Amino acid sequence: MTPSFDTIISGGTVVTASDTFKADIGIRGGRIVAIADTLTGAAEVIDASGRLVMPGGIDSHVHISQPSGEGVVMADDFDSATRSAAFGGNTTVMPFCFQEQGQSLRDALSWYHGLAEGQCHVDVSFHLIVSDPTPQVLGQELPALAEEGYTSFKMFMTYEGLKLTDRQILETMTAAKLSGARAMIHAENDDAINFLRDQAELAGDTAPKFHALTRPIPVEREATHRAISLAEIAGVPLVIVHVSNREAMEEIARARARGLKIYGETCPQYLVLTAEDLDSPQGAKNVCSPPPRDTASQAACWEGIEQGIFNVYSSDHCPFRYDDTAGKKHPMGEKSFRWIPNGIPGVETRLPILFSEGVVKGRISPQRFVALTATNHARLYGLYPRKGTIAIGADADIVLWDPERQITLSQDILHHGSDYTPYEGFEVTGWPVLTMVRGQVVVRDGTLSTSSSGLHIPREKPQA
Ligand code: DUC
Ligand code: ZN
Ligand code: ZN
Repeated sequence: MTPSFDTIISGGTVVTASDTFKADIGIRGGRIVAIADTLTGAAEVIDASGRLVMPGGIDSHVHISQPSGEGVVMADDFDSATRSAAFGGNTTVMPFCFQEQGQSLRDALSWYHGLAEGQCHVDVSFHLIVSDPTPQVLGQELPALAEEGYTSFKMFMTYEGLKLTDRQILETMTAAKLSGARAMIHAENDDAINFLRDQAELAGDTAPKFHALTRPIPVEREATHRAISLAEIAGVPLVIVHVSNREAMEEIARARARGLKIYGETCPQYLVLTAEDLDSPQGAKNVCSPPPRDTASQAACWEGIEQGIFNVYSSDHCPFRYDDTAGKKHPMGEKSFRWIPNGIPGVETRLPILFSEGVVKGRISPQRFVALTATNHARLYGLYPRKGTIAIGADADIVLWDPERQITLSQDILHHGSDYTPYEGFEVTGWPVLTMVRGQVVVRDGTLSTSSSGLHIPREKPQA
């Protein structure tokens, strides 16, 4: 007799963004087709007793193979980044497709697709980065690409070659509104950073710790306020990515209280690192933007996680090698922190850090963990209900989680292309033991399947 299912996940505790319950899950053709007390009749039965069975992580903020300045090379390609993602319990990642000046979005996309094709171990879905918002890009390309499933893009308020003027931001936000795409923004005041950086360099303050000191909280707070005001003027919802502190959070909360659709994202580095982590001989390892702050800001971000200021928790995985002149030891970085590539690896450690510090320490429920790591990403970016939940008809994107396994985070056990982790020695409780993408086991007990085949997933236009 033909079995009813390709796979049954049996005897686990299923966690969704709303419920926790004991059930078996039946999978056929890559989708969840049954959820019941007991199921039988499968080619393979996976024993999930003692495990949490959750939607695989969706990391909606990762950078892979992104050009990052002269002589700088990102540490991950699509093979290594998605391998690392899979080991970390993720089933979908959303990397950025960066538009160079003068480049069309389509050309940028075809370059990234060329790099990703056949290399991915989990599913991927690209955001765009709009750096050159010409009338052709805003009037023709963005609307056409939104119809084809590229339904989100990021704008930058800082960085040469990426930053947009306020006028350009308004025009780009208007294009988001007309095309139904989701707008995201990196909110830091570029002039203020340049002013403080020039002053620091004049004073000879060039060590990595001055990266954090020249991007203080008001730099982020002011830009967050301005970005929200521009979104209000354009009449468009907006995601404020990588929020690091209370003052930026308060801008989001105030805007929401006025009825604006403003969403917030935070990341592991703002929960467990501080600016002091940049104040050491190897401080370059932790240079990222916005920078990690202090313990008061960590506590504020935890409040934001608990109280719903943050809709999503992403890694902002942006990996460079440390011991490498194409990475954190870029020769110019010796002269000034200005030249140290901005970004840290984190796609593989994102889920364990939040589970351990959040769920195990009693700050959030397992359901909220699922919402923050999977479901809300799917909702925000047009992947729901195909992804981000455990429900009949959804893709069988599932992580089996051992809630008791104790692990010391260390470079030795990770699978990214970087040669370090910012979380070396950090102890976590809770670990992914099996990752399944569309019904196919990609990682089981620390071993990667040889036949993983991640796909690019076009997305729906997101609902507000
Ligand atoms: N912004 C990001 O989103 N990632 C890395 C660096 C940055 O500034
Ligand atoms: Zn950014
Ligand atoms: Zn980023």
